[in-house]
Amino acid sequence: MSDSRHRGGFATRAVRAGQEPDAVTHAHATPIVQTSTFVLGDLERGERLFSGEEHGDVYSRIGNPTVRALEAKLASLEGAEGAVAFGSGMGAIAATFLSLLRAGDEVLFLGPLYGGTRGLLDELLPRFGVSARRVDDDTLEDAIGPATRMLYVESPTNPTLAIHDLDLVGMVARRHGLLAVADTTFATPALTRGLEHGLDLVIHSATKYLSGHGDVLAGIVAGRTELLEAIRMEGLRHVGATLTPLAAYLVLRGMRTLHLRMRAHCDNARAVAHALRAAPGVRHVHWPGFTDHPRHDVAKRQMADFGGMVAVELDGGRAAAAAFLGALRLFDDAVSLGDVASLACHPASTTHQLLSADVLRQDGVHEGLVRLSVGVEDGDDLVDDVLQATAVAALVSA
Ligand code: 3LM
Repeated sequence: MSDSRHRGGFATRAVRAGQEPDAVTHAHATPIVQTSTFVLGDLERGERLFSGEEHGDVYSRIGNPTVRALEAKLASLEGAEGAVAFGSGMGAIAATFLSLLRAGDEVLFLGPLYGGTRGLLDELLPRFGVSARRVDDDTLEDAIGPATRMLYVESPTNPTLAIHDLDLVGMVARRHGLLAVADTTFATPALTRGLEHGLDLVIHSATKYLSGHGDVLAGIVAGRTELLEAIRMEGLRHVGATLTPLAAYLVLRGMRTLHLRMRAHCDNARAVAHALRAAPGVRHVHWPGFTDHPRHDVAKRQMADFGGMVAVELDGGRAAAAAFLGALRLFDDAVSLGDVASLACHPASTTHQLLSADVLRQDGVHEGLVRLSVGVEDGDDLVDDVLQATAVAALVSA
């Protein structure tokens, strides 16, 4: 790859990194190399490729040129040595845990976490001798024990947009020789680059903002080569949550406009958050851009802007949430996020349904909470829509 495509500002790399005209066909767009296997040539070369003595593709579960282009682009945007792509965000998260942890290890996580990740840590990994414990930012360092191997965090968190101090997590991990891993799906590298804050690995559900158009499932891990090699050769090769070439192409195409989309998502979320805060029947609006958000100062330091997600807690609990969701016209009632089209969901009954009542209470996932993934439609239209929906919801709680 020519150097010029690795250099330059974020927008230049979003458009260019990882994408070269094809050497064989001269195609300008990155080819979708839709093949399961690659011809090895002869027995000797096959053996060298399989032993790693020679680099080259052998089988698309482990590596594929289209997938590699996506990995190169994300690595460039995160300022990482490399990246490994997966068939979903959960595939990336599970592969990271399975590759880097072993029986007896403990993960300390700064809650809250996405329901799927929490399920993996609370229920699946303990069956294989890996334990997980939730800790607070303030007491993180004191909580470290002899078995602690990894610190894990999301920022901003799903769904209530809590912010964790990534510099602190990176510093504590370094001081104790631990791995520091963050899921920065809600921020994307356009807003936060975790490796610059001293983390070892960052993980994304590329299903969300990275692809940006709600038409593909994908995940990706970026960081140091040594860790990524373990993740590729164990978590990817042996578990097989592989990204397909067509899906990789869709993520790659989406990422070319990441910087433009994030700007619009952030601007619209800002307008929606302010409008909701002043609306009747609204108990609380979660958005890290408010100066009275508990970690607004940290968000300002580690985010270029405050993201496209807003969570609104309505007076009137579940009935008000149902009325609000039913009244929205531009926000589609669907889980997932980061789509150019606005989405709204009720986390307590969907994304976070499997969590215990105690965890939901601790995480502030109340029955009246609705999560908004604010899209890139006209901001005024979105504000009008949430205001008319809060008026409907307020009738329920009146
Ligand atoms: C959701 N979230 O609607 P995939 N990390 C974070 C996430 O939010 C998610 C994942 C990882 C949602 C998906 S819920 C049924 C739909 C912060 C996913 C997992 O495996 O690509 O879905 O990523 O909150």
